[in-house]
Amino acid sequence: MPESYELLRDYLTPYGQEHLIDHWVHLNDPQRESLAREIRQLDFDLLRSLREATDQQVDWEERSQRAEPPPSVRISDPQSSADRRKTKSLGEEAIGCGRIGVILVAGGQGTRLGFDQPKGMFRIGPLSNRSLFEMHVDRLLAVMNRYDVSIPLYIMTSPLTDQETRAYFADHDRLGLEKDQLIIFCQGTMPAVDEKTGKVLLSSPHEIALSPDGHGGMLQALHREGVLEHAKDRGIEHFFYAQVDNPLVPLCDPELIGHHLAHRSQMTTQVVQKRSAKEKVGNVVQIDGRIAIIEYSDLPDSVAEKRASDGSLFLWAGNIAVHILDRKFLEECQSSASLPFHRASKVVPTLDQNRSPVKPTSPNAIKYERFIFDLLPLAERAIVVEGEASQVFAPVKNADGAATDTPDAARKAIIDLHRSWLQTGGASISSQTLVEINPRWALDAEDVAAKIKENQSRHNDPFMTLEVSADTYFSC
Ligand code: UD2
Repeated sequence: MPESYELLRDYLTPYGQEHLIDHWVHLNDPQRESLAREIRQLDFDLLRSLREATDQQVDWEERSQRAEPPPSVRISDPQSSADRRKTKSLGEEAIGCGRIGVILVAGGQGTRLGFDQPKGMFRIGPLSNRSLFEMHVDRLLAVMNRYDVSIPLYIMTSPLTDQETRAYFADHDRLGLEKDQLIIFCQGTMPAVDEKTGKVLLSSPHEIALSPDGHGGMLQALHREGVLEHAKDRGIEHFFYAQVDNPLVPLCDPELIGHHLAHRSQMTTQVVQKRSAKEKVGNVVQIDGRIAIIEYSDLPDSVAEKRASDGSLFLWAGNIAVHILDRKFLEECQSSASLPFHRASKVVPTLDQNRSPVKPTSPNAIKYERFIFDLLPLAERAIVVEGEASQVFAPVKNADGAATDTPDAARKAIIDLHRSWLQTGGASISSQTLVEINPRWALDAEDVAAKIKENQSRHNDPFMTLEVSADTYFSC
C-alpha cells in the first residue's frame, strides 16, 4: 500500500516541493509507490543548501588568476634509460603482486555521440570493429597474461547504463574475464531542479527527473557498493582509473604506476600537452601548493590564452581523466570531505500543470554533478605525469562530422599508433596501409619488436622483416 498523500504533503511542504505530488489523484498504486520511493530517496536538505549556496559558488576568475602550471614529470625531462627501467620495474612489481585494480567509469550518457546505448558498447576498432569495452578488456587481459596475475576490473555504471551494460557482459561471456575479475557497480543520481524556482522537476507524472551524479559520484558508490571492501580483501592498494570513452588509455601502464609509487603519490594524473588554449579538457594546475583541475568551461579566455616565456601555453597540462588512486586515500576521503557539486545549466524535458510533456528550447534546469578530479586538492601528495597525446588520448565524444573527438579521429589515432609500432619494430609498411593490433597479440611497441625478432630467429634470418602489404588486424 503506497504512503498516504497527506504524509508526503506534510513532508514536502516545508521544502516547497509539494508540487511533486500534484498528480497523485491520477496515479495508480504502483506509480504512487514508485514516486513515494523516489521522493524519500532525495536529500531535500542538500538541495536547499545547494540552492542557497549559489552565492558561495567558486570564483573561477579569481582561482584561475592564481593557477600555475603543475610540477610534472615531463616527456622532455632528461631521464636516463636506467631511470626509466627502474621506474617501470617498480610498476611491474606492483602489477605482478596483484596490488593494482582497474576502474572504468561508464555511467555517462552518450548524448553528444548520438549513440543510444551505453558508450562502452560503441564499436570503435578500425579493422576489428571491437567495442570500447572490448578494447579495454583486451588490453587488461594482455596485461594479466604478461604479468601472470589476476586484475579486477570495476566498471561504474549509472541507472542510464547499468542494465544494458550488465546484459552486454553477460551475453558476451564477460569478454573473456573470469567471474571474479568483473565487478559492475552503479553510481547514484541527483534530481534536476528548475533554474528559477529550485523546484525538483518531474519527467513524468510519477517520476522525478534524475541524472547520474557525475563521475565524482564514484566516491560514495565505491563505499556504498562495497567496492573498497572487495578491493581491500583482494589486496588491491592502487586503482588505475580511466574513462570508457578513450580507446587509447594505457590501462595499467607500468611506468605511470612506477612514478606514482616512487613519489608515494596518493593521486597521480596523466596529462597531455593541450592542442590549443581552449581545448575541451580540464586544465591541470597548481593553486596554493595543491594540484587541482579547472574545467575548460570554467577557465577565463584570458587565462587560457596566457603564454610562457617560450611561447608555449602557460597552463599546458590537459586532463585526460587517467588517474592512479590509492585505495587508502579513497577511504580517507570517503569519511572526511565530500566532493563539491558543480552546477550545469541544462535543457531538461518536464511536464506542465496539465501533465503534458514540455521540451524547453533553452536551458530551464540546473543539474548537479560531482567530479572525481576534485579529490586532487585533498591529496597531500599528488603528482602529474605527461604522456604523449598520440599514444594515450583519442576520446570518442562527438558524432562524426564534428571538429574533434569523433569516432573517425579515434580510429585514425589507433591506426597511426599501431602503424608506428610496426615501423619502429622494423616492419615494412606503407603510410596508406591500415593496421590494428589487438593487445593480446602485442601490448606495445616493445612487444611488436620482439614479435619481429622472434620471426627472424625462427627463420634463422636476422634480416627477415615483417612485410605488411595489406590492411591487417593483428590478433591472436
Ligand atoms: C571529461 C573531463 C575533461 C577531460 C575529458 C577528456 C570532466 C568534467 N571533464 O570531459 O576534463 O578530462 O573528459 O576526455 O570530467 N561519467 C560517469 N558518470 C557520470 C558522468 C560521466 O561515469 O555521472 C563518465 C562518462 O561515462 C565518461 C566520462 O565520465 O566516460 C566523462 O564524462 P563527461 O562527458 O561528463 O566529461 P567530458 O567528456 O565532458
